[in-house]
Amino acid sequence: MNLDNEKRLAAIEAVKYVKSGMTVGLGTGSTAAHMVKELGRLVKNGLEIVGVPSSENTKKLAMELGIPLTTLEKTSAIDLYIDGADEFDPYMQLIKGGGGALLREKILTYNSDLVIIIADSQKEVKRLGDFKLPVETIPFATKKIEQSLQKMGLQPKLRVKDSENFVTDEGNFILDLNIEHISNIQLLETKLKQIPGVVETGLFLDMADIIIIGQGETTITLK
Ligand code: ABF
Repeated sequence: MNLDNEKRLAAIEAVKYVKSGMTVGLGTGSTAAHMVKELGRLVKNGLEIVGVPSSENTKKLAMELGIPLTTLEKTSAIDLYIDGADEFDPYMQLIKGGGGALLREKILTYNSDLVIIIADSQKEVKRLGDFKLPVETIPFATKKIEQSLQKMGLQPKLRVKDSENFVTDEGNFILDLNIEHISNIQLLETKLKQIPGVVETGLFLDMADIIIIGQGETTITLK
């Protein structure tokens, strides 16, 4: 099983939804990178789109590929948002944020007319939680939030990178939570968002319109 090829196939299938004249939200991660590269190829062949990147990494890649870009503030509507995910369940609920871009990703997802998630076959789970849930927190409050989440039995771990605290594009920290024992993820999302200093969670609930899964040499589309 070649997971990178599955990512590529899913990305190419998703790009078929992109039409000239569209404003397209560009996701983050290795699966989304395949999508951006395919869009770059089509832009070179005359496809006229404007991209709204969900992270500095994606912005850099899109610029290198010559994709015209704009920002959320400057655009009236995002026609289509295409992005990866860390996990999805049979109800099309997602965990995202393994790449640390969940806040801007969720903002673009919320503000897009159509949301397509692209994934390799390993991202499909019966129940969310194998992947640790990322939660973005402001540095001022992170230590106290960590203590609160510890008391909730969520085993928070402050994300580090190169032995420094990982810092998001918005200058925040990320706590990764163990939610394996949680049965009501909607209630968890509500509880987490009520904690002062929690900016956003990686639970993307009822936000995906389509999920395209790479499966071997083909793709499967969930709607
Ligand atoms: C991004 O895609 C993140 O939300 C998620 O963590 C990541 C998945 O990474 P990859 O596509 O590299 O598996 O949107």
